[in-house]
Amino acid sequence: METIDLEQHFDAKLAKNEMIEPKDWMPDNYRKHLIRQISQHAHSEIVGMLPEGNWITRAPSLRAKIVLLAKVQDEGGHGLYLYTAAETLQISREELLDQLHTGKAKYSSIFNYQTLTWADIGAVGWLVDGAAIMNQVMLQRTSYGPYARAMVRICKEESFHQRQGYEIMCHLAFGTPAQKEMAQDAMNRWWYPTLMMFGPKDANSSNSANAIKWKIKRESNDELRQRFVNQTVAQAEYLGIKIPDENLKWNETKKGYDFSDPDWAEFNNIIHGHGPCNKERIGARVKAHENGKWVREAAAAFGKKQNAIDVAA
Ligand code: BYC
Repeated sequence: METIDLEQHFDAKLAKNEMIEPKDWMPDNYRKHLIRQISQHAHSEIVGMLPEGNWITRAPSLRAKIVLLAKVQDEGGHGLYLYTAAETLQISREELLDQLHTGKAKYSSIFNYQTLTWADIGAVGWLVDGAAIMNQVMLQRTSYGPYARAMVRICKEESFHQRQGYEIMCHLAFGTPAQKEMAQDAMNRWWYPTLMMFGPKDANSSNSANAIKWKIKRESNDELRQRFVNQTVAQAEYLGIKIPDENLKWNETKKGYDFSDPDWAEFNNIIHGHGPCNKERIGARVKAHENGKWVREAAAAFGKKQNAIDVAA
């Protein structure tokens, strides 16, 4: 087929809401866009293990430890599904990891903040996973088959994560005055970074036009951020925790809350590598990768030996 026919075929599939699969022809920019987004997403999952993993040894009960351990393991699994989906787009795992380790690829801004107290683990689960789900539900219908299928399982697990966080917040918010203060302090520090997770405002989102055209994203950064705020206000009210925004107010006309913007200068600083924990996070990932070299070599040697046995048999 001529390129023009291939392109028409691709457009027709998108118009019919059919998935694009790895062996289908696709425009090179669509492929690159997906590699960027899926790999950024995968990196976010595995970097996201660090601030929470930090608290596994300090969880306040055996139950809390088991639940947090399961959650952090899930994030590792999400990274694996997503790297595998990205690999179907003709890029190797080594190249993807190299992009993370050398700072060429981004990962979610949210994981460059410190988790200072146990209440932060509650706030991360409730707010950060809550925002992640809000963004990821639409990705179950993204136009690229392997990404959409990976997202189905990820979303199921994320909703467990969100409940894990909200349960911690309930314990603290209905606990002693000191515990309630911890919960409020965590909210004060995590609210605006969570709003940043949805990306820049639509007017400044350079990738959104193509993402929407190609049905990679089904909703815009601002639409999802608004829905997240609308949903979270009632949850905070139930906990008796105040959202740190004097401008937060119900707007009957738009049937949603008005709210303040996060500090976009801080956001830009972080996504360009200058946040409070960027160096620490990448340093930890590079070290883990180097420490795992012997495991990768042993697995590759075993695979080679098995192949030789299979060929000989
Ligand atoms: N952090 O044109 P835009 C999770 C970058 S949760 C860092 O709007 P796009 C988890 C963006 O990459 C998080 N960078 O981009 C939860 C672009 O730069 P480049 C992971 C950001 O792609 C709990 C530039 O800013 N979720 O995994 O249309 C525990 C302009 O932005 C951020 C996903 O990745 C940010 N917050 O929209 C463990 C979901 N926002 O690449 C793990 C999939 C924007 O052109 N991703 N940038 O140099 C998406 O839906 C979209 O990529 C985004 C951004 C909404 C994030």
